[in-house]
Amino acid sequence: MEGKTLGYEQCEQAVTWLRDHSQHRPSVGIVLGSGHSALADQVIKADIFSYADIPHFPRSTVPGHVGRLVLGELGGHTCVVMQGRFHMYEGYSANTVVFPVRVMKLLGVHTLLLTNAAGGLNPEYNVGDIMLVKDHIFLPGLAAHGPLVGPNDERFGPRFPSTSDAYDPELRAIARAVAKELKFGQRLREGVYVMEGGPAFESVAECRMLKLMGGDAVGMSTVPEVHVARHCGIRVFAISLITNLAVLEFDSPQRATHAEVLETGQRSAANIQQLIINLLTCMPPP
Ligand code: 6GU
Repeated sequence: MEGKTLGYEQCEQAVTWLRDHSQHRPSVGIVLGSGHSALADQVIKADIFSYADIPHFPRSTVPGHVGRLVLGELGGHTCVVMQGRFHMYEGYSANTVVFPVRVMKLLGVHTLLLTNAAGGLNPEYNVGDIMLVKDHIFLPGLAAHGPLVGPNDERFGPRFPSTSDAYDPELRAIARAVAKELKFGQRLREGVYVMEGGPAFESVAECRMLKLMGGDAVGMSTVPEVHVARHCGIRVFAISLITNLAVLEFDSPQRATHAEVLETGQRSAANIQQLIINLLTCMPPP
């Protein structure tokens, strides 16, 4: 586990560097999950920075996660886009995983959109479905492995933030309307995202447990960022692309693979991109 704590001062140093290197002053943050990085190519007047060049930024180590921060305009908003995110399974502490979100906050971001790849637990879901996240089960967080553990910095938010209102209902309503216009039909879902630590995909018994607990999809990301965004008052919207179905039958020949996750991501990339861009176009200020 990486030990260095990234606090307010490190965020300020990253923000100073970004303001020195870009004229853009983003109000919307976007975090792109496995296989969704092409959305950043749609950003206009883009200033593109490798994570390696930004003070204190961690590095992406996962295939399918590019590792660049893109500032520019998308869907009528000035955005800061993470092309590749950090995961706890890479060995980063939860504090490190969420550092870019706190940088976004100090840059002036008021709304955060996140995408991820997830396995379907709900038996009605199909590969290629898009799930609006309405709530989560944060397994590492329930065991005090979340990003808010440790001394609280009041400049970001309160010691005991609520999370019962994490996923903005107004943005979800707009996304439903946008998906209807795009004729997504039954492919649009709304459900509960379970975050587990990874990197192994779940066993059959674990998938059964997560389904029984009320999970509709399972993945290895997103919720640490959501906790920190809500802590500092950022409005949140998240979607999961169902890239594969969780294996719920013992002795099934089915297996979850990263290759399948990326392949479905690529096949459904256009849908995800259009949903996000149209959502941005229709999105009012908070
Ligand atoms: Cl089946 N499990 C987890 N934890 N993450 C995933 C997945 C499954 N499919 C895509 N991402």
